[in-house]
Amino acid sequence: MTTTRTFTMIKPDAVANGHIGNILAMITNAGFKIVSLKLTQLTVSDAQAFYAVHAARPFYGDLVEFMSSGPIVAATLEKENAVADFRTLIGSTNPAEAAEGTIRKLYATSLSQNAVHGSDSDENAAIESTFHFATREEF
Ligand code: IDP
Repeated sequence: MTTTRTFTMIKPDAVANGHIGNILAMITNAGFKIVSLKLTQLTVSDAQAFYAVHAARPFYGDLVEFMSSGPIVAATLEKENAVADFRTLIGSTNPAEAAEGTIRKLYATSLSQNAVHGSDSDENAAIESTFHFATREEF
């Protein structure tokens, strides 16, 4: 049995709307172990760097502005098949297309303000976790 890790953020919309507790409960109830966790806020340059892969996309400016607009919760999660299982738990990028019972279906506000981030590969999970957490913050 191989456990793997993924990285998530509870985005500013879901934090502002009071959903931290419910989202963390859904994550742990789905079998994920929290190995790093903090409430923090991205600077504009943090958000630009984190989403650099989207720099050429038309929504990049709005995404950076939104993601640096207020506090977020950053967390690294451990589970068998963590990346894929977490993407299933959060649902489609657009909450209008997200399956019933997914985090985005329940808590997202819109396509851009969609409540949570989830890494899309094991490699990016490691990069994103290191972006947010020092070694002493990883358990
Ligand atoms: P993901 O978060 O489901 O992996 P990505 O395509 O990696 O989706 O996009 C990153 C984030 O950028 C999304 O979660 C969403 O907040 C935002 N985003 C993606 N596509 C659009 C769009 O077409 N308009 C506005 N914002 C978007």
